[in-house]
Amino acid sequence: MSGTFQRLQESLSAAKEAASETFNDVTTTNEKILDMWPNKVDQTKSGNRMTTDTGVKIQDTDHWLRVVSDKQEGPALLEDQIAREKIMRFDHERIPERVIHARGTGAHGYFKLHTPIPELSSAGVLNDISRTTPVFVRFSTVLGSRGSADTVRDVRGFAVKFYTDEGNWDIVGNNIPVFFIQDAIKFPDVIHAGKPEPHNEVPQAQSAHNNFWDFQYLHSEATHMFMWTMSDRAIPRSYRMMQGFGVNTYTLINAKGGRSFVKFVWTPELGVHSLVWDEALKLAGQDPDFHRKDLQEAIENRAYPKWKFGIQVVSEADQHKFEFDILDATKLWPEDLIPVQYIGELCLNRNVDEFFAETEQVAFCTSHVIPGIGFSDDPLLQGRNFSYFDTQISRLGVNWQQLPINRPIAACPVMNFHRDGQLNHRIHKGTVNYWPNRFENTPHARHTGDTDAYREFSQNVAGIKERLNAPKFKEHFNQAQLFYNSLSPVEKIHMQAAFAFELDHCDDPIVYKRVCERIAEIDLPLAQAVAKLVGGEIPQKAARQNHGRKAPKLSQTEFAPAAPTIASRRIAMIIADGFEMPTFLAVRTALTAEGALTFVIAPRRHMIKPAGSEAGIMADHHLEGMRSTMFDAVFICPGAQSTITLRENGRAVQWVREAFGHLKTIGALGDAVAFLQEAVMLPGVDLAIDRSSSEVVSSYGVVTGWKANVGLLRSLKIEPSKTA
Ligand code: HDD
Repeated sequence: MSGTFQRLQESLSAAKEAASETFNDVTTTNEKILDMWPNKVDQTKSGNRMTTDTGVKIQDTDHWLRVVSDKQEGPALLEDQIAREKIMRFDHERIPERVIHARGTGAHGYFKLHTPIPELSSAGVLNDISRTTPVFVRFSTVLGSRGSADTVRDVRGFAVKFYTDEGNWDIVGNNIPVFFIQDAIKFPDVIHAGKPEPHNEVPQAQSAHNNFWDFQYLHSEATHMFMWTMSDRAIPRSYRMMQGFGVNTYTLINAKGGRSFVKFVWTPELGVHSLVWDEALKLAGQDPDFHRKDLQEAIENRAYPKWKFGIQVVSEADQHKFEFDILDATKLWPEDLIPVQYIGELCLNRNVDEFFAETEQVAFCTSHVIPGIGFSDDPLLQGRNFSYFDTQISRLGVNWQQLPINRPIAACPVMNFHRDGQLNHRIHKGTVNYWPNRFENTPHARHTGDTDAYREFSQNVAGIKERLNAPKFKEHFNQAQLFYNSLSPVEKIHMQAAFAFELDHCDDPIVYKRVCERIAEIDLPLAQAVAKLVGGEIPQKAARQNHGRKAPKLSQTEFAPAAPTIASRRIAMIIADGFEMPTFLAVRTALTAEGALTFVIAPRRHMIKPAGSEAGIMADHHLEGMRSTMFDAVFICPGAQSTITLRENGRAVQWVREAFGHLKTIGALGDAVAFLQEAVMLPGVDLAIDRSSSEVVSSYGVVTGWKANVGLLRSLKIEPSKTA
């Protein structure tokens, strides 16, 4: 008895210790992290002892128990329960990967409200500005398997789980505000068409194939969405630099029971940025984990990514006032018609401790809402509400909500009569497991008087039961055109190249010909340019008139950060033996002071000696190992001898040339300018520098000067969007 009591005391003090545990050097008050603490296993406190799953200490885990004679191996014995347990556990390590969005990464953080909305919703998380609500966010790609590359052209998932004091609330969104289909019953079709083809399981994580585009043509409702997936939004620079959208129409319900329609938006503080396609393709091979590492690296370096949380609200009275149906997920709500009100902030500030237990086992459901938030009759959302709950059972088992990452925080303990099933971890005390029962002190589901219980909106429903959608769902092209018209000229060129790439990978002429015809319904010159490259008839006339309208905030160039920053950007500093140490140090100090992450790249990963000194700088990587694709900007350090070495190094030349081709900011000083000039072969641009001046010149994103000065460093700031 006293031993048990002592153990209880120990676990209590461990929990208290957890409360002051430092995570990323920040003392955590995150209630979700504290909630999960008792489940954490600190391997450093194992006392160097390994045990079986039943807690028995193991003496040898490297040799299977066997019969041995002096010189000869003998048969292995099945009686070795230590070996059997180890192998058996390994055999069962895998669970089914998510049927879509299998590839992803996640992080913990918090949500903070700054503008309460009591007139719209009674949800505590949307009213109490003193709260800091813990969140877990998982970003993902849609089509690829769990081991596929991060930088493929695809929609990105943006799923947020709020652990509120009233229970868990999930916004399971994407980085694109619309969807391919209007009705959830089409979901298996659109996903089958996009996933690898059934006969050969090719291609992996790509929409560039016959079946995907066949489906897109045959479903004109998908046109708006495929315009987005062919835009730069589908190749983000980072998860930290993309918007998130709840996509579906939800409802907000206030304390009086009044209802409004709502869409949720996340807008990143760092602005919206993309890779260029060639860079994305190369990164997929050179660093398939590029996005996952980027997020982890930023959090480790305390460059915590932040998003503004916005709502777009339509009153009940205005539901039918728009030319589109506000319940149609293939339509967005243009901001000039329905402005976004930003009311809070999301911040990610803690990496997971174990990927599987947290990121892989986290389970989101659109049906997870809390009092004050409800659904709408959006037919896609209604189907999603069924699908997510269902899929978690096959992925994680019926008790998936008990898993540490999925259970609600202590402020809202789970109390009900759901029981049993595989891997139930809860031990209920009491003699009854049904409701109603003869006891007063068991969980009650009261029907009246509860103001904090979940209450559905009392909706008046009338109609005829039919397999049909409302009339406005039939219009499919207006917003596809609105989106295209709203893009910048550079974004339009990128889209043209994206279509040309994708359709070139379709070898069935009927597929690429039809898609070109479809594009002609949106924009004739775009269709002509694509058809000229991919083959088939070149459309001669627009299938329908362009309405010429544009909407704000559809082009990502409109999301420049309020304060441009190089914080958390990766900057390669190229040096070779004989480099100028004072310049190197001055530039590195200035970049680091602004929060950039600098990496020294040299012909070899050894000590690189500066001019006139033996004490050198250790290179972080060599030019073959890390390519320019993995950095945001490049600085080439001056030095007479180092410049000669770099000029003669083909990889160095290609490195800088490629960085220039990918529109990266490149800086060079002193004699390194000559190397840069040769490498980028910029016709007509004179990078010649005035040696008497400390000014820098900047053209085409290339910044050069004779001496290091503040102007150069400022110029190195990354532009909001690549525009060349
Ligand atoms: Fe979905 C996963 C986003 C339509 C069925 N979906 C999933 C994830 C995201 C989205 C971000 C990954 C969650 C995670 O990180 O674990 N899905 C969307 C959006 C949609 C959408 C923004 C359109 C508005 N989804 C959609 C429909 C259905 C599904 C119409 C089914 C009828 N989605 C699923 C799923 C997944 C899923 C099969 C796979 C893994 C999971 O749920 O947990 O149930």
